[in-house]
Amino acid sequence: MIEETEFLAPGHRMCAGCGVALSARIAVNTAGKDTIVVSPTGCMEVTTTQYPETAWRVPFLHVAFENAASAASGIDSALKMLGKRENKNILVFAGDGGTFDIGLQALSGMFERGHKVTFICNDNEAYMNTGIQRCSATPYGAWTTTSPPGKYSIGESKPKKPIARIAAAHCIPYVATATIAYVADYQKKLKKALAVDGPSFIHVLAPCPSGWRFASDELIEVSRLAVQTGVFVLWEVENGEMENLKITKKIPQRKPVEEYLKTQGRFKHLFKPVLRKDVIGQIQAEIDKKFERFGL
Ligand SMILES: Cc1ncc(C[n+]2csc(CCOP(=O)(O)OP(=O)(O)O)c2C)c(N)n1
Ligand SMILES: [Mg+2]
Repeated sequence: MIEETEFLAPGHRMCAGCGVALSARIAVNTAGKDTIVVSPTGCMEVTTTQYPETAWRVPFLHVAFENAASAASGIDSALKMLGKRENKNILVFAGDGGTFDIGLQALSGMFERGHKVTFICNDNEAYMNTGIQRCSATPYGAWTTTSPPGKYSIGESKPKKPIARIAAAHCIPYVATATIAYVADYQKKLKKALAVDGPSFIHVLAPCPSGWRFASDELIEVSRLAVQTGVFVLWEVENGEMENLKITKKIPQRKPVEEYLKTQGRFKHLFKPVLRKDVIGQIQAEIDKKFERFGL
């Protein structure tokens, strides 16, 4: 189902079992050779473009942490002016820090101006490149180096920002969520995103073995459990109509969230030395509430 050519060449320096690497590989191989990749600073950029080498077999533009959407907008405009816009994909691969936090203003502007760019947020739920610092994508209760659990802390104290719903509120032509355990679903969404005449946004949950503290061969299982427990819901919104939000993967038998939390060392303080039923219960209650809101 994907092209045989690898547009993200092997030999890059991403960790074994990196969700961001797999997400980028699926996306760029699905988009094909006529693709321009734009990436703000983050794990992806430092591991694939160490001068004088590059792992990219398509054009790759590295920009500052905050302005990937602005740079991608510029590419869209420039290609239009040159009469070369047709049959080219502009793909942004940005981390959660570069999307939820520091890149949000540029992203909102790109949506508002209507640029034909597909913005993929590879969400590993922290600033991983600089040493696992918390950000607005970090889930409630998670350990990071700047949300350490202890006597007065259960880890991250704030809920995760609903970035895909924020994108959808801009009424752009296509918004979806995806994750690497459901490849066909991700590819289908990417193809839809690339086909629309305007901005599109895909929020990809991309687990990080180093920062989430799980073994590298557990990547797919962790990603799948996020969906099966309802931590991460797979949906899409077409034509800017939030009321037509469609769940693309229904979970008739939702697993308890504990099963997901247990797979990751970043939540181990919720199980030992004492079982924090109160915190786990709160996380479960938030998921139940979300499913009620989705009418599931
Ligand atoms: C303006 C600015 N502030 C801070 C930094 C330092 N910095 C570089 S990458 C990064 C974190 C990137 O996190 P994210 O976007 O989530 O990508 P990840 O590395 O997790 O894939 C930070 C804080 C920077 N390069 N520029
Ligand atoms: Mg990150």
